[in-house]
Amino acid sequence: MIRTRVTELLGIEYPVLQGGMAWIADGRLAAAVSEGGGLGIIAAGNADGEYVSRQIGIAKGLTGKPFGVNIMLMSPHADEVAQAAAEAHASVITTGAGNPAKYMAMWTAAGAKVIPVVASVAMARMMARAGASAVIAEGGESGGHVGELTTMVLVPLVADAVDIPVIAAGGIADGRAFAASLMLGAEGVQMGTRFLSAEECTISDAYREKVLKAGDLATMVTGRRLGHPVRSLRTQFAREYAKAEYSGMPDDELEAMGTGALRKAVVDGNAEEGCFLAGQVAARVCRTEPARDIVRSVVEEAEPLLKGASRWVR
Ligand code: TUI
Repeated sequence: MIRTRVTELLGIEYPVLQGGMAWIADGRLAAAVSEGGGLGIIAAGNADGEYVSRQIGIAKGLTGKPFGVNIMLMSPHADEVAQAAAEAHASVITTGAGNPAKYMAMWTAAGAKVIPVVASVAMARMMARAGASAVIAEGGESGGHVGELTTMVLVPLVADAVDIPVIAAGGIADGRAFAASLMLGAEGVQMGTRFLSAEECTISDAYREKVLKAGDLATMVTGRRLGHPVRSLRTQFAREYAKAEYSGMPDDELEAMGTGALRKAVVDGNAEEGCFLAGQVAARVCRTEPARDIVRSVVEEAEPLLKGASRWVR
């Protein structure tokens, strides 16, 4: 058993959060992770308030355990979804891809524990001052929108900069990385890519296959030119997008090329036009299994590693 301030704060058995993956992390996946003893998270992505309220209803019908809602701050519906999460009394709200300061008072007044994803020390400090209950320090190994720093560098810097608990994310998919995260100063982890292989995850068969087959160099980052770097699997679409970025294609055409690409990957499994977001750690995700087994095995693998670490010390 591993107990930290994160298990205490969230009232969960294992300090393992499921990342808020747009189009993927629905009420069903979130409920399965929470039922397994971790914290499931419903992703709002670019969806509207009604979608999020419906997914919260689905999760509540499947589990009595706590779960969270992730608000993607670049979404055109961010204001509406922020309101919907407060009205539904989500017990935990995580955020990504921006600064949630303007929503913090509303969320904390609604009783939510707010846990922003941060990619820098300055942002972590700002969130701690604004009343965050914890922060998720996400390194650029992660899938989706990425910051500059790696998990190895970011987590200890953030852990030393704030007094609230730190949750490590980016590059974590097994017990070794979970144990290492605790050594870096984190008190929990968030995993996205590993949960792509959960039985309860409803991505297209093609998406699942690509993740299970991914090797060490299977991902790449595109989108730097428009200021939103994103890590995804190196598919035909990702290569063509990268080529277009350096071709002098006008910004609006480049933007249009990416529109709808996530849906095409998740729902249609379309490798020609779909953007298959995944972290570098896809290389270590090799089989489909129930979400509860993922949560438990990561923590159970870490326990002997942490206990055995004393063998190095003379
Ligand atoms: O947000 C993520 N990952 C995401 S968001 C996303 S949405 C999308 N969908 C389709 C195509 C492209 C994007 C996909 N994946 N992770 C959390 C995260 N947040 N990583 C980095 C950050 C971050 C970056 C800057 C957080 C705060 C921040 O601060 C900016 C500021 O305003 O100071």
